[in-house]
Amino acid sequence: MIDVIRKLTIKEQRTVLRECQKVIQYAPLSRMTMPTGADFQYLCTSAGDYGLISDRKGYRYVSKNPITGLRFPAIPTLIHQIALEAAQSCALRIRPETALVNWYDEDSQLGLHQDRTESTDAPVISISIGDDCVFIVGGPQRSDPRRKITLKSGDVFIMGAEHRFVFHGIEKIVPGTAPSTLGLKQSGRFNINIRQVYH
Ligand SMILES: O=C(O)CCC(=O)C(=O)O
Ligand SMILES: [Mn+2]
Repeated sequence: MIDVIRKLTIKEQRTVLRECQKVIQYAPLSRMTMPTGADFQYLCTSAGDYGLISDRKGYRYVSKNPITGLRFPAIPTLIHQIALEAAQSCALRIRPETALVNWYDEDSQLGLHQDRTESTDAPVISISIGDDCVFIVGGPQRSDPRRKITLKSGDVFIMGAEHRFVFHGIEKIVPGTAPSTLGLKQSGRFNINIRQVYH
C-alpha cells in the first residue's frame, strides 16, 4: 500500500500548520548530522513519546529532546486522528508514537533512504503542508526502478504493508506552489511523518 489516500481541506491544512508551529516553538527545528558526518539538508524536530535524532553515532529514538532537555510535545490531536483514520482506511493499524516534523526550504532535498529505525512494520503516514515537492519512490532494493510523485499541500500519504520499507526521498521543493489561503509566510514545505516506533 503506497498512495495519497486523501486530501485535507484548507481548514484542516491551516490547523495542521498551526499545530506544527506550536510544536516547533516548544521543540525547535534543528539541522542534524548523518552518521557520515554530513549535515541534513532540511530541518527537523519531533512530537510524541519519542523523537528521532541522528548524529555520528547513528539514527535512534530518544524520549527527551537533547536540545531542550524536555520530553517532546504531544502529537497534536488532529494529526493523531488523521494518522489513525489513514491507517484504518487501508485496513492497517498504527499506534502513533512519534510525529517527525520536517521543514524543507526551497533548496532542501532528502536523499534516497528506507525508514528502518523503528522496530515495527506499522505503516508510516505522512502529511504535506506548503509547497509541492517531487517525491521519489523506488522498491525494497536501492537499485529498483524509481518513479516520481508530486506531493501537494494537504496530501495524506501512506507507506505500509509490502511498501513499508521501500526506498524514497525528496528530489526537490517547488517554490511558490503552496495554496495562497494556507497562510504560510515563506516558501517551503512541512512534512509531518507519523510512525509507530516499537512493536
Ligand atoms: O518529506 C517527506 O515527504 C518524507 C520524509 C521522510 O521520508 C522521512 O522523514 O524519513
Ligand atoms: Mn523516510
